[in-house]
Amino acid sequence: MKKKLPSPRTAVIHELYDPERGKIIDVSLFLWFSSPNSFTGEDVLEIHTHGGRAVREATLRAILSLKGIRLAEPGEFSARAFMAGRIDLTEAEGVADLVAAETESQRIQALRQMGGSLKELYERWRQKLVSLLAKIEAEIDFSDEDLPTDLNSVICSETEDLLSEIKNHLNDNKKGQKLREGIRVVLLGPPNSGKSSLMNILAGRDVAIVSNISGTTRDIIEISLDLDGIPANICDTAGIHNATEEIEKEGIRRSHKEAKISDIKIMILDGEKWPEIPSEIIELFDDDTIIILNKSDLVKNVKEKIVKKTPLSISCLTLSGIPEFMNQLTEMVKNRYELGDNPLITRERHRLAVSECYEALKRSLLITEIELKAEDLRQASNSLARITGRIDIEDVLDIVFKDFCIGK
Ligand SMILES: Nc1nc2c(ncn2[C@@H]2O[C@H](COP(=O)(O)OP(=O)(O)OP(=O)(O)O)[C@@H](O)[C@H]2O)c(=O)[nH]1
Ligand SMILES: [Mg+2]
Repeated sequence: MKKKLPSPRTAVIHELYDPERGKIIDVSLFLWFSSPNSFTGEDVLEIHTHGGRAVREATLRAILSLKGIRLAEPGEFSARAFMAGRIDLTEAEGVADLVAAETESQRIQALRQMGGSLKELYERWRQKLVSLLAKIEAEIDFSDEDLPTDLNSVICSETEDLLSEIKNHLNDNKKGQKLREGIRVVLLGPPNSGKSSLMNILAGRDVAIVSNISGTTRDIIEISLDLDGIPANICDTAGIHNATEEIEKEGIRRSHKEAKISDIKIMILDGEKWPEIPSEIIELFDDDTIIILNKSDLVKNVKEKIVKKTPLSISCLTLSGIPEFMNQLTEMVKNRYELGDNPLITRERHRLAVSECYEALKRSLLITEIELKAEDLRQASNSLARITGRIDIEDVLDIVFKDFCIGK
């Protein structure tokens, strides 16, 4: 680049030159953000090139040939913005989630977190604790004694209010974390019932082998689906029965494991075998299992109930009943996982710290002795400060920034 820097925050188009060869690489868009008015607070020059790989590589080669320049580490921009005090850790996590968001609910959740929804909640709680501690501090002259009864009851009542708010926040069915990671939906059933056939229909391509040989699928096969904005990971599994062959047995063990960790089970039964349902299959049914009777092209529509539910008749061959099945699955997922207005926990890191805060507050309620009560409240406040990155920064930096993509 041979020209001087453009004025800050003004998009300028001009040629991008290779400084070594003096040859033009691209005609690009340049944006200059001068310190402190940038995401990281430092001087930043953004170069928007045309999109092809050759342009990108020639640009990078030219830039990296300059002295003192290197590629950014994963998460480095956000880490620098955090170090400069421009964002807290939850906002940095929101940036990473927004970059990775693949469905509408993931995008909205990430955008809210990036905008400070979790930071504001945890800071509000922390401020409350700081003001309780200040009230105790005022009594510190009587350090070996109990808190005056009046003050103790004020502090207890405020602590109880906070505890109930935190309890609601923790009792979230892990919704925020599941929205971020994708909810797990497992296709289960006896061999040959059509699990892999349904999987291929959901995927819109041949991801799983379909055959009339019983016990075809052994490994878990997984695809991602967007169910009206909610991300779902759908797993095809080995047909469950009393197998003798070692590899098939291992496949079935994996089916059971997947059934345990999944959020929603879809039980696919073979219409031709109806109403014979093996006991090892019935054992897996629960309230939220969707029961499907496949191969309706071969059997009459079955109205009879299984474990108090009318099965949904489908045919993977003619696709009859597939739209109804998709509606039922999407409705179930939306009922359980649709975003509300409250900020949600999106990572195990938050959950652990909020739980620690909750436990410390509960302990504090049982204590009247001034120093000990203050210590519990301080621990509760520190747990919250760890989430936003106010304290113990070194311990959490690696955890927070390791999953970022390069640069962001
Ligand atoms: N007529 C008919 N045949 C079907 C239907 N769905 C699946 N099949 C056939 O049933 C057989 C088994 O289908 P798969 O999808 O491999 O069954 P699976 O449940 O994955 O079987 P395993 O992997 O062995 O547990 C294949 O020959 C399919 O073509 C259907 O709706 N109608
Ligand atoms: Mg299969």
